[in-house]
Amino acid sequence: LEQIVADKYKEVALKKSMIPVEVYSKMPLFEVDRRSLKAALMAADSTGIIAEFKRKSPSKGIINGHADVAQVTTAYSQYAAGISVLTDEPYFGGSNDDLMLARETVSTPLLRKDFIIDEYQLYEARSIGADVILLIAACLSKQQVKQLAQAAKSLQLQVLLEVHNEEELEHICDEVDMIGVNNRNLKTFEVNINTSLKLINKMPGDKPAVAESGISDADTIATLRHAGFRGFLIGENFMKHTNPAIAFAD
Ligand code: IGP
Repeated sequence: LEQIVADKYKEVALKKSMIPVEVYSKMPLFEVDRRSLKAALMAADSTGIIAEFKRKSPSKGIINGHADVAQVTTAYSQYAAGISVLTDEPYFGGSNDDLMLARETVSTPLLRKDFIIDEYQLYEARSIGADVILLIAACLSKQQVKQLAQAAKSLQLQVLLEVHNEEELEHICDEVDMIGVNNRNLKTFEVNINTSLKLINKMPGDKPAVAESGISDADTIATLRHAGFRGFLIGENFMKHTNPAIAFAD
């Protein structure tokens, strides 16, 4: 995680040197109507599934390098409450183009999955058509979470704050819409569903809880739902199939 985040600071600094934030922030926004992932998760008949488009990852290597965004997101959109698209290139093989193509293809709420450390990336998220951004408590101070979440709200972007232990719950602020528990420890890559089950009772009841990573069967979803989770973020289990669209429909 440290390496990814260090590289992300460099990436953003380079982008800012090409187009300064004062200029970038005044560029036309992609479109006005944002979709609410929070409302989609709260809907009584929601599957709660947030299906992820992920080509590769530092923990798994290549999962599906050539998957077709339009095909996969079309399939996802039939059942999913939301779709997550990785936009980090160096470590996850994603791109802003992947998210833009997803936006052109589906009207499902879209989460921009990246390592957000600067307001610049919020303008970017907005301009490529994202509805929701991820903030990872493990790589941000409490103050950074507050500032980025406030800025996101002013751009009508919803905020999913990701935590993986009790201390990180301290980072929650009013501007956060949803709280995700990552079952994968981003430092060791170890996955354990109990991470979610242990934290749910300590989380504020007014923000939908999302269990993230390592979910691969319906029983696990049932257990998590019973414990109080409303969202289930699933990537690899769909993406590992040659045709993730078919895997998802199953
Ligand atoms: C999906 P999985 O095990 O179903 O592929 O996990 C998602 O939770 C995972 O990709 C993820 C992630 C992140 C990726 C969770 N938090 C932060 C990058 C950055």
